[in-house]
Amino acid sequence: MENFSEWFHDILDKGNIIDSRYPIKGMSVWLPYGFQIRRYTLELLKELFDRDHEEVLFPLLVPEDELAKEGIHVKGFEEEVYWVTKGGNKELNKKLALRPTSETAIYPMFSLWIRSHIDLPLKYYQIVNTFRYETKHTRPLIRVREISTFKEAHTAHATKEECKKQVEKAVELYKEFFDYLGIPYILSKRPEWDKFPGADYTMAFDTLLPDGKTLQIGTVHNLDQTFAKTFDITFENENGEHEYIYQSCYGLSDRIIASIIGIHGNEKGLVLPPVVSPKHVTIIPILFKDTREKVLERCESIKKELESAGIRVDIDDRDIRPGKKFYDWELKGTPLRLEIGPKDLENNKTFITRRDNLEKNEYPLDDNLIENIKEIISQITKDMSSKAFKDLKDAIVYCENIEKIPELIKNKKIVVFSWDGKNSSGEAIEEETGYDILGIHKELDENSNDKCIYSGEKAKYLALIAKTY
Ligand code: PR8
Repeated sequence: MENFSEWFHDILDKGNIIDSRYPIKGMSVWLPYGFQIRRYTLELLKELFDRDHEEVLFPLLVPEDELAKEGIHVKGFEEEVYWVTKGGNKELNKKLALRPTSETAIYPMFSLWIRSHIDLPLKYYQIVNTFRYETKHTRPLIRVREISTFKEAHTAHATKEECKKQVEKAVELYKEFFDYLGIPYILSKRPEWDKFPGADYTMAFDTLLPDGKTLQIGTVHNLDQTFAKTFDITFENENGEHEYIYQSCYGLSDRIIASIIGIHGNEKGLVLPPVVSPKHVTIIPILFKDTREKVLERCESIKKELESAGIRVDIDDRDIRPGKKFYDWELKGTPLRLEIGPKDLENNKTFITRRDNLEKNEYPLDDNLIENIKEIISQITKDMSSKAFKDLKDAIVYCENIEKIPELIKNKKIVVFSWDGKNSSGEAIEEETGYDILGIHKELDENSNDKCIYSGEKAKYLALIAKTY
């Protein structure tokens, strides 16, 4: 793909995903096909969350005094907040913020709800829209001003250890989610200057888009007791003493769908991971006048059979050439295409084509069809994921010479380097190379002889640097 940005805009339009011509910058309209992908993506995430989280829904507006309470947090967001200042013609006494994220909406309520250790742990999530007045160049689904699928989880714990464990559990949960979607990721601990405002530390997932730029697709924050102290969230422990709770929060956005589209798609169009594809199978009947009814009838019965096994099926019986139907099926990225014509009925067989690698094979139209299709679908999920992970792994290179970093990054690489962990060296490395440090990828062993790429002093970490969105 030569020009990713152009391809991406084009596919959003041709694929009926979103229309970004809405007359407010950074805000788009979800179109029917995109909406279905969105729906299945959210369903998958909900299934994972619902194992041990509960879903809630908070109001969109946050009163100014609550938003302003946590100093570091509000400082981090002050330039991104949209304000509601009027009700009709009347100035409001208290300005109301459109949530840029919901800590300051949720935590005052936590302080009312959490009383005793038996109320803990508490794990809530909500899927809402949030608003951020982004000043960097906006891009549909990637950097938006209305995040229309903000999936945010907020947890509360009695101990520091338990909270830390929750951060690890959330990381595992996100890994599982990305694996279903075949989205490859690299995990790092964000540097001090890039952590979530108010967090003790931030773990972040980045993926790589075909243009060689990394995209932060999810973050897990350990908030420790910072917000608990600000919002006075305490509980009575088993000894009857009052203690502040420990908190974590984690979030994903519309970038998930941007990654699904950007990472798997190709010149022919979308390639959707089966779990979120509106249809798993498109049946294309090959129609001739005298056999038309018979073929359509058989297609219908196959459709019913597959549907009863939970497979999502569409029959494309439009009165157009099969070639045009193939083209549309490829554009839409449905994982499988089944061709059924009069000859196939005679021979009791069908050709099945995979969208991900365009492999075409003949299968019998017998009792094994459902099992065969299920197996191909699960193979597609695995193959899409391993291909995408391979592309990411191939892009990661180790470098010992700071002067070589810009060239490597220009060649679409993510660079691993040794770092002493000091903010001053980190900032100097960013300055000198012109690129952003993603974060700490690994802690180095005590006995390692690695030297910091900038200071030449003993290195503490292997860190990542790349061109970022
Ligand atoms: C939190 N609070 O808010 P976070 N467009 C698209 N995606 C975005 C944008 C944007 N303008 N800004 C951020 N994201 C915490 C955790 C509740 C939940 C995506 O965390 O500010 C990024 O992928 O890090 C980011 O990792 C995620 O939203 C969560 O936002």
